[in-house]
Amino acid sequence: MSRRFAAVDLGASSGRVMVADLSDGLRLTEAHRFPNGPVRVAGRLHWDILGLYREILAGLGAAGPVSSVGVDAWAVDYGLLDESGSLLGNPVHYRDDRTRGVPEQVAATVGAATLYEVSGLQVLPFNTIYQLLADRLDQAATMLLIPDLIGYWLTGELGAEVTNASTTGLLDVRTRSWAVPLIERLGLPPELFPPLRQPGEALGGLRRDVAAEIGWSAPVRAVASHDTASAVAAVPASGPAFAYISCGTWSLAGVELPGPVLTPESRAANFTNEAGVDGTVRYLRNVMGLWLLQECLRAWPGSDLGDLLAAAAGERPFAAVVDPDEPVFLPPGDMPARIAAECRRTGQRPPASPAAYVRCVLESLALGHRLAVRQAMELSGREVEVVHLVGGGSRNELLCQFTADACGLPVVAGPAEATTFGNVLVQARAAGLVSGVAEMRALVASSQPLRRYEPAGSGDAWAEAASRLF
Ligand code: LFR
Repeated sequence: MSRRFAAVDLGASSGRVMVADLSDGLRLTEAHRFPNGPVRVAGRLHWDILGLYREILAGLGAAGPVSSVGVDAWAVDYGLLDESGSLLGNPVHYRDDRTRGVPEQVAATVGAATLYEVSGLQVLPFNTIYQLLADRLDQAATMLLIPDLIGYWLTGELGAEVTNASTTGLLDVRTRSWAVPLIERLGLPPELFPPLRQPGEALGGLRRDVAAEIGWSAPVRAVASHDTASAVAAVPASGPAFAYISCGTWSLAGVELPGPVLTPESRAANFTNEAGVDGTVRYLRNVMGLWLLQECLRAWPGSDLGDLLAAAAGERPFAAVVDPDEPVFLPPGDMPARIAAECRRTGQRPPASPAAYVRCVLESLALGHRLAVRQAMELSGREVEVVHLVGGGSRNELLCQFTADACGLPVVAGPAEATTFGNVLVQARAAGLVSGVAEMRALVASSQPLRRYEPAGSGDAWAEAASRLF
């Protein structure tokens, strides 16, 4: 058996097909990278799902034969199939505003406390539960989350991988099965939801036509198909006393627990209990993440991120900070203008230059990290000695140092490719090459460069800035 595994990862700005080789340590190569921008059609934001599928096939062709293939993507979004298994329309992107008002309606009919009691999920306007209620389901026979949809096209097998299913708002957090009474109460058809599968389970072999097109065949395996669940599985921690921040377009900040926290305080803090591998709970909250910076850069064509970060380091500290989780920042659009408006609304002078905006974004994000990490510790009772910051944000030295300073804890940064490592290592475990999550993490820690940031200063300035926001 070969020790090569392919990971398909659909991220916010790009999709990739990566190959990991475990014959000598853990080596990752990129077989193919392609853009994954949303497409606005008649005012609605969509996935370009067929274009992505074509690129995935091209990527698998370029990857060459592997032992197995796993697919992950961001959470909550889905495609609907009709009775014959054909896709009904283009999946809608979660940053579309079609769910406006729906969370409030659901809270009014079912009750916010009941919802949390059942699913343990934070309320985000784009959760699948709200999207489905805003959708047209009359022709729909099956709902497939995006990695499950790709898996279906590759193999012909229907199913719902559990870590991603846990982000729908329709999975029972205690039993980890579909919450049928809640589904029925909402008037959704329970048949829409296919059987659940666990990370590591084989879906089946590639369809014959797919194998013919890419030139080889292999089984497709369910991985922790929620990208954040894969990233958390690959956090290079050595014991339980850690918090993590999976930092990319979003910052997912929290702790790993053996069971859910469903207290009223946890609900009030909007903490989520999403499913991790091996029955663990990813107890975390979404912080708006590098989206704030990415959207600023989109508004400044021709700007250079390296130059901006260097200049931001010299800007005056805490000149202006915003709550990164203001809902106004969620949709795509002119981010500097929205940050400026938020500064004015809160009685601060807006940043005067791109470098000052970058400083404001990074300090605001670090304050968001501080709040989420502290609340995760308090609400769960978990002791934390170190914060592991993984994902693309681990390359941002200023953000890592700010996060260490703001949290008053050491930050270990890396790997940037945590999601891909989690994806391939779950496959390697299923193939018997790795024993369990502890060994997966040890392998990442020993094979990848990590950087440690010690907290500097007393933290008073961060505490003062936090008190301005939260
Ligand atoms: C990160 C992520 C988050 C989820 C958000 C939307 O990529 O998967 O975990 O809340 O995207 O799906």
